[in-house]
Amino acid sequence: MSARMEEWAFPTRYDQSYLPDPDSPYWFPHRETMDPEERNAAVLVRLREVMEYASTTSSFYKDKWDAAGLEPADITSFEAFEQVPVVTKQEMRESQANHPPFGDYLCCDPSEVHHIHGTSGTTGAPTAFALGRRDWEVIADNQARILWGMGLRPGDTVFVAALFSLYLGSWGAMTAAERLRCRVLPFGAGAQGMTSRAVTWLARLKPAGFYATPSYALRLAEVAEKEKIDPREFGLKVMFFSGEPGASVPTVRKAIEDAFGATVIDCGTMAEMTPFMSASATAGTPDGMLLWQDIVWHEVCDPGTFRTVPYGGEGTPVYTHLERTSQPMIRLASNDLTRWVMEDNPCGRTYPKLPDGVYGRIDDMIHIRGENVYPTEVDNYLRGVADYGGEHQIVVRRTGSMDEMIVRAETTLPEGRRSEFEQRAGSGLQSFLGVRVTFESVDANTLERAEHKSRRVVDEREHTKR
Ligand code: 8LQ
Repeated sequence: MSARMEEWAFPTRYDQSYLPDPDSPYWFPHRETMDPEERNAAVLVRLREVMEYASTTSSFYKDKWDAAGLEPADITSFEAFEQVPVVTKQEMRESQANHPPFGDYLCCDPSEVHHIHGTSGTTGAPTAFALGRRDWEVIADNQARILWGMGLRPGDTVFVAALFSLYLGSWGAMTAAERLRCRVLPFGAGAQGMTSRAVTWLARLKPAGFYATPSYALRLAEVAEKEKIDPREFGLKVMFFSGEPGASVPTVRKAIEDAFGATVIDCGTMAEMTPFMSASATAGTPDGMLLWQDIVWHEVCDPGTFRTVPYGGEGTPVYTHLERTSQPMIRLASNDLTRWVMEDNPCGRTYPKLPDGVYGRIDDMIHIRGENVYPTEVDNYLRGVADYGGEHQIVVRRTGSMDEMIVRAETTLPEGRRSEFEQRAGSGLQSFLGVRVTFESVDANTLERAEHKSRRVVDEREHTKR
């Protein structure tokens, strides 16, 4: 399509020796700053190409689109593309049960599969992610490009402090940093005593970059403080986070910035969508997340119709790979919630933006007495309250015919001053949420801290049990 779009081709193969001009804030200056209409025109052609590829290599897509009465050649406009039925996680589970192990949406030869990752399988059967050898290189290239946008450079040390097992986040961050010619420390997380060792290594190595979940960064700061080490001494410049809301929750973001003195970057879509950093902030536009539309096509849709909502509107992200050939996702429904805008970005990139990040999953929204409460709102409020102890839990239960929301928050105050805290934080939270809340306090450092993604909501109501 546009000859000037750097290395734009399908199937994609990037020049593995390429590095941008060291003074450029952009990896691909043209692709990142071009007229969005011109980019969209190229993307539309690519969507047809990806769909043609998927319908000839997988019965999953062929059958799905036959049933909907459409074929790739019909996709001559984005309106037509919005008619393409979404892919759900349930469909992928069924496909893998019927066509083990990777499902009939594996579009490449099984011998091309280079990495296998998967869901943790804590709820329901696990799903396997098969990543092709060439896809892995393309993923590395794309995410190196995004790390460059965050301000990381060749020779920087990047500390990866998230689980190294099935979780794709850590591996995706590692391969990206390697492609960027950084020095990677694949430290991991989750083993006994590991956080305290992370403090030692961070203090010794003073890396420029750090990747984890936001909850884990807060836990790390607490452990460092306990060991009388100021996390600012780590000298981190860029901390990038994915996996859960947090880096775009204002008070959480500020707590991380204040503790470490680094730039906080939010990124991440879904593991299936790796290169999952295709939604990411940049050094010049550090708030929210930009949608790098020439890597993955991101739509924000009405959760009922899966048609896009206008810019300014709220909806659920739907994702389409533009470069994957192993298990390309074409209109994957995320079940998350966000809002998108199109405005001039200070970094000069002409991508749409999620100004508040991804707020959370539709399933995790608490419906209580006709109101909707996002768990991230509780987090956002409590972290701004004086004497908050750093962790909390939300219990939703049915008492008689009424739903009740109990928030149990840690406080640093001694027993004798608890009631003042409960009164102040409890009534403040209630008016912030617009919902009646039973508020209790507990001692600091008594509630469980997350090693990975936090789970703060306990819903005891029968009808919402999954
Ligand atoms: N999720 C992931 N990133 C998020 C973010 N930045 N803000 C809010 N919610 C986010 C491997 C990457 O970390 C992506 C990942 O976590 O993939 P998973 O494990 O498949 O989980 C995906 C879900 O994590 C998303 O649907 C969001 O709910 C959340």
